[in-house]
Amino acid sequence: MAGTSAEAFAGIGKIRFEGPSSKNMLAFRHYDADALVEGKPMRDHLRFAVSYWHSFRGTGGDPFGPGTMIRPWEKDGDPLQAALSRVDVAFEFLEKLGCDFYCFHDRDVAPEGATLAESNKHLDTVADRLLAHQERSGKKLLWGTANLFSNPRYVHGAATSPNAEVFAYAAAQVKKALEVTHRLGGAGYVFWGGREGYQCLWNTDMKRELDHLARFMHMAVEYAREIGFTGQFYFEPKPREPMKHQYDFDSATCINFLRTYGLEKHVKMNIETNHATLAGHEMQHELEYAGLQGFLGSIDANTGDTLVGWDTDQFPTNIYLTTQIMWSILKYGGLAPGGVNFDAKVRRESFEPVDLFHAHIGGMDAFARGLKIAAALRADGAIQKLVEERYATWSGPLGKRIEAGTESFASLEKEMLAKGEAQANISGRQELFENVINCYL
Ligand code: XLS
Ligand code: NI
Ligand code: NI
Repeated sequence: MAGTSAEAFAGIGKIRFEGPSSKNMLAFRHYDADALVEGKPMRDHLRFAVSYWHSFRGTGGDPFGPGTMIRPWEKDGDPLQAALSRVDVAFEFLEKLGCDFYCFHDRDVAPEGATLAESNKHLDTVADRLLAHQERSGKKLLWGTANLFSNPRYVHGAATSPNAEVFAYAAAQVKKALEVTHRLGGAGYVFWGGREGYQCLWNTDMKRELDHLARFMHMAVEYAREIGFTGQFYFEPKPREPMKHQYDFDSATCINFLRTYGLEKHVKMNIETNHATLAGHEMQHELEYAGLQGFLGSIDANTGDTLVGWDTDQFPTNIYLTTQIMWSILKYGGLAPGGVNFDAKVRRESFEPVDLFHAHIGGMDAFARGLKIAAALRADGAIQKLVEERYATWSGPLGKRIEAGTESFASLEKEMLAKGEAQANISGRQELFENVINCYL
C-alpha cells in the first residue's frame, strides 16, 4: 500500500519558506505558499506542478551517451512493480517539496504492455496507486496526456499518420488516457504535437493531415463530454523537434488551427518557454498573443540555452524571464485551472537525487519572485501610465471615433487633407521602460 517503503530522499526533510536571507539551500527564499499577493495565496497564483516524465523517468541520456542519473530506487525487475514503487517516490518528492500538482503521460507512469489491452491494464493498476497517494496527500493532477511519439508505430505521427490504423490506435490510447485523467480528477488534458508534423513536403498531404488532427481533437472533446470530464483541454505549441516542422508551431498557428476547425471553445494553449524561443519568439510574446485572444491556459515552465539551438528544457532561474511571464499572466487574469508545470530536466551532469530538489526549489523561487515583482509593478502603475501616454491620441476624439468604427477612409482623408500633416510623434522611451522594470528587480 501507498507510502510504506523506506524513504527515497532520506536526509531531506520538508522544504520550508525561510525568507530571502536564509543560507539554507534546501529552503525557499521567496515561495511562501500561503502568503497573499494581490489578495490571493501564491500557491493559487502559481499552481506548481512537477513533470513525471523528466523528474522520474529522465535518465540523462543524450545523443552522445547513455543515462547518468543515480536513482537508487530504480531497480531492475518487473516493469510494473518498478512503476508502482516509483509512484511512492514521486509522491514523497511532491510532499517534501510542497508542490501541489504533478503532470504525466500515460507511458511515463505505467509501462507499455504487449498489447493495447495489457497497456490499459497496467495503466489502471498504476492509476490505483496514484489515486491512493493523491487521496492520502492532497496532491493533485494538473493535467494528463498521452505519449503518442515514443513507440515506433508513431514514426509518421499519430493523429496525422498516413496509416489510418495508427490513427485508430492513438485514438484508443487517448481515450484511455482521458479516462484515467478523469478518474484522477485531472484539471486538464494536453495535446502536444509529438510527431504531428513533417520531415518532407513531397511525401506529405498536409491538408489531409491537418483535417485528421482536427477530427482527432474533436473526438477527444466529444469523448470527454461523454464521460463527464470537464477539465480544460490544451494545445501545446512547438515549432520543430522531432519533426522539421510541427503543426503546433506557435500560439498564432495553433489558435488559427483551432478556429479553422471549430475547436476554439474547447481548447486553450499550454505555452512552453523553450518552445517559444525555438519558434523565434520570446515567451512573453506567446503569452501575450494567446492572452489577448482569451487562449491563455497553462504554462510549461523551463528555459532554453541561448547558445544551444534545441529544446534543452532547463529549469528557469532568470528573474527577468519570470517577471515577464507573471506580468502577462496577471494581466490576463491568471492561469487556473492551468498552472506552472516544470517541464524541465536537471542537467546530465546533475545526476544526484538532491539535484531534483535544487532544481525545483530554484524554479519555484524564481517564479515566486517574478510574481511579487510583477504585482509590485502593477500596483505602482508606472508602466501602465507610460503605455497609456504612448497611446494618448487613441484616447483623444479622433482615436476614439476610429476605435468605435465610425470613421472611414474617406472621412480620414478629409481630416488629413485639412490638417496637411499628422501631429508629431513622441519618443517610444524603450530605455525608460526598461529602467523602470530594473527598479523593481
Ligand atoms: C516536449 C513537450 C512535452 C509536452 C507533453 O517537448 O514539451 O513534454 O509538454 O507532451
Ligand atoms: Ni512541454
Ligand atoms: Ni519542451
